[in-house]
Amino acid sequence: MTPRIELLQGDITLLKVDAVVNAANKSLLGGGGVDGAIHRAAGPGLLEVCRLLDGCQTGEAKITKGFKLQADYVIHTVGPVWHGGNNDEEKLLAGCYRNSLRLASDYKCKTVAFPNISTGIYHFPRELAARIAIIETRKFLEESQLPEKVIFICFEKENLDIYRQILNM
Ligand code: AR6
Repeated sequence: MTPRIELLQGDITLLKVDAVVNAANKSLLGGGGVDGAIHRAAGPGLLEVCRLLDGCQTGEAKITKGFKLQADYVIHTVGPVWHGGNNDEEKLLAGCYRNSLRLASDYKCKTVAFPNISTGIYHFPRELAARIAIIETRKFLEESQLPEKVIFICFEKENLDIYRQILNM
């Protein structure tokens, strides 16, 4: 159990948190999956500012306002595409969590929600991805007062069960 970690199942676009993390691609110009859902819910203002960001490297993160979302900010991070595991996928996914949390802390966010980055269209193995997300988040929270709370929001029950088991929740 980690008191500053919370687990939910559902749609990240509906959450009233300080920041939601988006599983984007390197262009930061929208796409399918959670990226498409976040852009739809935030409205066209989000795409307009994303055009000014000059993309984002895999494992890195950039921040924008949340526009029509309930969340104040969107932290856009680019997860690795799973190519079998010998292309730094684990390190890059860890970077997504670490760099997103650092931005959240820099912007004084108390609550941050993460989707299961890379486990959809990018095919990262779900259990390995969950372990990396949890390890990286715990490490960060040990060293930082902010964010006060990190929410892992799973769209599918399968991912929720994986997180429940690892977190013992
Ligand atoms: N709320 C929370 N989680 C969601 C939602 C939602 N509304 N919709 C999907 N998920 P994916 P990736 C889950 O494919 O694998 C985009 O086209 C989904 O079930 O969205 O990192 C980008 O532009 C899965 O568990 O992201 C990139 O090109 C998780 O979010 C590419 O997909 C991530 O799935 C990124 O692929």
